Amino acid sequence: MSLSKCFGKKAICVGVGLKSEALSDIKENLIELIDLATAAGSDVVGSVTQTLQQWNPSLLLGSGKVDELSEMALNQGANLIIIDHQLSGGQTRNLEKILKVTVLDRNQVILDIFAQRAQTFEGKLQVELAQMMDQLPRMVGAWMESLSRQGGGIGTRGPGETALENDKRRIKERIAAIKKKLDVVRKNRAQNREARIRSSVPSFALVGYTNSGKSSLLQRLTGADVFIKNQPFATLDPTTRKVYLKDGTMAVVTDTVGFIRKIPTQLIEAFKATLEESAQADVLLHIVDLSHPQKSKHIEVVDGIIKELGWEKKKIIYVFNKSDQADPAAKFQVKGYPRVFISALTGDGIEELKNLMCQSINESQKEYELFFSKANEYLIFEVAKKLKILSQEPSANGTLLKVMAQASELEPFRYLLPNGN
Ligand SMILES: Nc1nc2c(ncn2[C@@H]2O[C@H](COP(=O)(O)OP(=O)(O)OP(=O)(O)O)[C@@H](O)[C@H]2O)c(=O)[nH]1
Ligand SMILES: [Mg+2]
Repeated sequence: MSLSKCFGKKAICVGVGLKSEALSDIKENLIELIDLATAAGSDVVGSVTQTLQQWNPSLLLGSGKVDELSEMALNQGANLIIIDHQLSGGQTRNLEKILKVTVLDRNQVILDIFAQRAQTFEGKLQVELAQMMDQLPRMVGAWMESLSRQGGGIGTRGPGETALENDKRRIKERIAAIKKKLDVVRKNRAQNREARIRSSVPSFALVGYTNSGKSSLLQRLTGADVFIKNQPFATLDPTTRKVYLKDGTMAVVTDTVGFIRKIPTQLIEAFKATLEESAQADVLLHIVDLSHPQKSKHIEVVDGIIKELGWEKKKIIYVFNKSDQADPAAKFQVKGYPRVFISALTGDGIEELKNLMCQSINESQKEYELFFSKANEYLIFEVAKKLKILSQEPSANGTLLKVMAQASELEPFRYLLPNGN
């Protein structure tokens, strides 16, 4: 905890945007920033907003607003100021010089929460990687700035430059070392998944805005004992559990880290190993907090990240959660199909969700392996007429075929699955 830049601090949060943005959005973003700061362990003692014609290159904010903040920090005894927009290294240093307190941006607060929460070896490595990747461009900025202050240009070496270059090199080496370790984690996970694909267990991934109730739903569906809390980023590490659907159909459900608007790109990059677990799922359950005033914005943000991750071709079920505390009219204000309205808290709508999950299993295509003994090889021709063949591997005992199929299409050939299920 001692390494946290937010924990135990008295903070002022600053919402900021351009005149072209809606004021209501800037205010909603500020509310979210206050939640983030609180989740990082800060005591938020004040907040302000500013709308700008254009960004101020040296301070981001207007200089009048910075003076106002300086006075406010003094009056409130604040020792941390958090800005709801990415700051360059130079802007941070300039602001800190005037304000005389630590200045952080939104990304740094999110990374701070992640650093405090990371429990597992993998989680800690991923957070460290994200922090290093966040730090690197800030350092480059500092170096460029020191050059221009000395009136130097390309090819001029200023004092401090060598030290900075050494620091940069050390960070780059550390980044490479962490990536290597994470690769090992990734390979182990891939092996576990292979085993699951071979046994043809359908898989679902819970995705959605942070705090929408993903872990609560995992608990409701599977009885898993998981960490649930009314705050952003309660979950960092993925959890996969079995669920029994209709007629004893078994599936697995994976809960993972939540998304947020303006998610730091370094976090997505660093959490690739974690997200791969969801990337392999047959169907995504997109959980939305139906009671949230920003629900439509949340759907948009999550859909955007799904696209960025290349998952948009997957089958997606929209699960509108917290129906117990939502305005009845909220149901008519949301987009997204197929859909179901549930309450992970009361259990309302869970049966309907399970039915939709069953239906989606039957509709979604999956990769299966079929084994044909020498005596059965003549059947390959029959299979080829009905299913898409991905590969064919002949061996001494027979032929292994990889096919793409819906579960129902596979039914007549089920006895050819290597473990007979
Ligand atoms: N009223 C109500 N509250 C709910 C419901 N589902 C979840 N919650 C509450 O919403 C908060 C967040 O729930 P989580 O399950 O931790 O949400 P999450 O999506 O896993 O959040 P992160 O892991 O932080 O991204 C908790 O306080 C839950 O008790 C619901 O159906 N109704
Ligand atoms: Mg969670």
